Amino acid sequence: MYSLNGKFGALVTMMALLLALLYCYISLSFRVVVTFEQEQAIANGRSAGTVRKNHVFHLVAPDHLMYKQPSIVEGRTDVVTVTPWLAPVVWEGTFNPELLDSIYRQQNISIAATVFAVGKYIMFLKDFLETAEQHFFVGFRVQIFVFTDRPNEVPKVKMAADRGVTVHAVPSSNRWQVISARRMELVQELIEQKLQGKTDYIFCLDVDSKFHNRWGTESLGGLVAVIHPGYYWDPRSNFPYERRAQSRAYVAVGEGDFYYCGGAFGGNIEEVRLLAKTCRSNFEADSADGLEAAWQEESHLNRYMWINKPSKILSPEYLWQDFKSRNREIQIIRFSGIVKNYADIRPNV
Ligand code: UD2
Repeated sequence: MYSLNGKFGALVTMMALLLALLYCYISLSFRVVVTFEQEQAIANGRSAGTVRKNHVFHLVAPDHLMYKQPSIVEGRTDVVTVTPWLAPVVWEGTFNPELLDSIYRQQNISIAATVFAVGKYIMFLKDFLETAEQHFFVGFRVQIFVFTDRPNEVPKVKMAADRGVTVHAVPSSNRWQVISARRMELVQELIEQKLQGKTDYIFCLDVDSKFHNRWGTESLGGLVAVIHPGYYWDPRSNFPYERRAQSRAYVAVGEGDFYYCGGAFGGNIEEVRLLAKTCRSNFEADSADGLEAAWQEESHLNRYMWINKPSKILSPEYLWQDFKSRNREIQIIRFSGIVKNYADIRPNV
């Protein structure tokens, strides 16, 4: 009896070992190992032919969910809803919020948002946080990371269970350009030190803005860009890309798809980590050469997204500007930059 048990135990151990070996073999053979240099080269468009990421999009809807019948022949005709590389462009009327929410609720996703309120920009934080609580991924797990040099002035905002604010103290700067551009470095560090493996998606947003309507699961994707409200009727030659060929943010005349906002972008944690890391290192390399791109990190982001096409594009509903009158194709404003007097709030002109 004793020796039979012993043999059985040894057999089970052997089988477990064999299964573990098989698992390692399968998972290793599906993994693409990419070094830092390779990763940067791919992101900068200097290396072709390597498969970088392998996203799984498996959308499971609850059974018996009732919703309006979708159509492929009726819908918005006043706007373009797909890019030439077949990424959806999200406009009001192109998605069903209840359907999307019910798909993502089953996945129990968590979303992070970053917002910087350095120096006098702290004055915008209360409205930002209060309106985020009303409109940003309502009903989902959300953590907002506030980066500020004035942690004691962060307003207390009542938030639902599973939602919260985490404050990170950061140094100030006497140049607004540095405050704005350093966001990429701090976003990269936040992801690598706190979020990787714990949070699913992240959005990086300007603080001098308010939410006015839903911003939710329709915005989720791998790499998510927002079309800048100031340029989407313009020819690409008018886009304020960095035009000096010496800069790592350079986009040549005749190139570029859209002009994207620096004030709102996001996506899955891994994609945003690579974007932030690449823009940060290109910004720093430019600085070492005595260069600062025309629109700081926004220029680097635009260069990045010219090469690394966003998998989802959010229409200017997702970052309007209060001083602009609403164009007819804008049926709803979800998030909008408030009117500010730069001379009063920036540390330098
Ligand atoms: C545009 C972009 C912004 C950034 C900038 C170029 C939009 C709507 N905005 O806005 O994201 O790309 O061009 O650098 O696309 N900040 C502080 N304290 C300061 C200065 C800035 O906290 O003293 C933070 C704050 O979160 C602010 C953000 O940096 O929202 C961008 O600065 P901005 O709003 O002054 O830049 P702006 O309006 O030129």
